[in-house]
Amino acid sequence: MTTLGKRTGGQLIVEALKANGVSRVSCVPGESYLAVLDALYESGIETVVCRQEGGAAMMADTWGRLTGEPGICMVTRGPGATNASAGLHVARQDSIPMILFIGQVQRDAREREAFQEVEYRRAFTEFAKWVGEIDDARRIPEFVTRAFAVATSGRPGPVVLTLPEDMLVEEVEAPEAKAYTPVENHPGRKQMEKFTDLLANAKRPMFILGGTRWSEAAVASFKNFAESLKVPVGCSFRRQMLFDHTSSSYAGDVGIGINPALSKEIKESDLIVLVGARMSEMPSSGYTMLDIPYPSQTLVHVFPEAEELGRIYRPDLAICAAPEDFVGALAELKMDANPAWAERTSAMHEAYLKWSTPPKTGPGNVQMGPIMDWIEANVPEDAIFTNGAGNYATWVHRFHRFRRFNTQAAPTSGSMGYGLPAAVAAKHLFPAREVICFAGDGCFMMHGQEFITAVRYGLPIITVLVNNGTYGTIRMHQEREYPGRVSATDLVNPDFVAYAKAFGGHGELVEKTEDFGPAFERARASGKAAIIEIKLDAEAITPARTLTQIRNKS
Ligand SMILES: Cc1ncc(C[n+]2csc(CCOP(=O)(O)OP(=O)(O)O)c2C)c(N)n1
Repeated sequence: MTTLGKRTGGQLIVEALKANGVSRVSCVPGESYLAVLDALYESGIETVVCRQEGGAAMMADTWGRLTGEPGICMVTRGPGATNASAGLHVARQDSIPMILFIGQVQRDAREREAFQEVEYRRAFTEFAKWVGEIDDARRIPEFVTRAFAVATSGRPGPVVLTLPEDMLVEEVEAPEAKAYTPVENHPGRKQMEKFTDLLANAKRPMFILGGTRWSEAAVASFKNFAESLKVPVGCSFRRQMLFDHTSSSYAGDVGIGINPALSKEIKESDLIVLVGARMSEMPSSGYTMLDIPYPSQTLVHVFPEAEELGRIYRPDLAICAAPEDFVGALAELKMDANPAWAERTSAMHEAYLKWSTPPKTGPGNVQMGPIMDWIEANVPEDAIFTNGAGNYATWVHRFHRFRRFNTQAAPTSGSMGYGLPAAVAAKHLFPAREVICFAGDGCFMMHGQEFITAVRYGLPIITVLVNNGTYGTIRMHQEREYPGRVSATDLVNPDFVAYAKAFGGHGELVEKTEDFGPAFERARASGKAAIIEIKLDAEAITPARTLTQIRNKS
């Protein structure tokens, strides 16, 4: 066994992180893991200090999401951990590799409900792929390297490691940590033969992409495949960046408020190929798109974890492979396009183009349609868009034409407050790229404190804050179910321009559509983290229907 000599538990944690290639962690400090904080001092690992653990965990999620390597977050016990659970849940539902380290009470105080004590193996099992507690500092390299392997293998997800305070100050000799070994999973030859056969015999095939374990090369290679065979491709909810929307094969977003023409085509397909997607509640329009458990279409399901294959939908062909490994095998496929596919695919792309053309009008003085047109014309195609949850997000999802891999960070769990910490994390990773956070007035205030983190680290993100004075999504459902009875959905807001300035950022107010472009240019030129507050009439609740129309069912 090679050891580095006597080390504290805190030092061993940091050495194991370095051995696994970590260069950055997010955290909110706590007295429960001072020994790790001390080991981070002069370690060369950048420590991003956040203002609330939910935001810190969401930043780690974004790093995991945009790199494929686990994002690392450190928080204190009890209240720190429960705050961080918001980000843990996002990573779980989105299959994102992430490791959350939580300080824990000292070993001899456990199970007494000591100060801020939680037994995380009981509390977080449903939130994480694995929850481990490191009892013996000698086993730190084993636990940490395993955490990397678990977080990234099969269906990726978050891992929680808890660190008893007294274990972290113990001085021990432990094995030198080594980097984890990534686990690939490729489709078999027979499976690819069957796949070829099913595709060759399909008259109305449809590909739906989703999930994680994609790469820039895999996305490019899949685009070549789809365009050369002229098959239609949709992207699952909040996974639009997996396929170039300007490609002649792009059929649209399989998400909330799906284009009815696309939904019809999916239902009438004779072959569905899900690549990395789970086709869960949102993309399946509330589990109505494919029959459960036996879809009427022939189903090929490609997913990196065996347990998911056949869990909801019985596939005719189950391929246990990561999307990038499956796409690698597709590149070897020798087959010709069926001429019947081309016409349908091009009609589907035409329908998508029409569906994704923003409306020019709407209630109030500000029109989101022309604002989206401005963004499309003026924002580079590698710009990264982030958002949380709210009706405002529809404008991005439906009208922004995603072109490239890694230009989107958005939670399929519909977690409000995700967009701002995600933008901070994305800008950290890609300082040269424009990062635009879309938020509602409700969504922004859930993690609005992380605006100071953007300012502190000199990260000039641009937040487009769509302020309609209401928790709009819920108001919309409320008007539909309980017309005219507005309960708990209206909001009183701060002056967001003053908020931006008070935090040391740049603020702009948009009260007329034509103010948006110049405001965006000034925000860009400021070189600071910026908030552009758009005052949107609450009536403009969806691109197609007003609140009044929803209330009156007209
Ligand atoms: C953390 C969290 N809390 C509550 C909800 C329920 N929820 C979904 S959308 C929404 C309102 C969002 O309001 P806002 O950000 O102002 O956007 P708008 O819908 O008005 O455009 C709420 C409360 C949620 N998805 N996530």
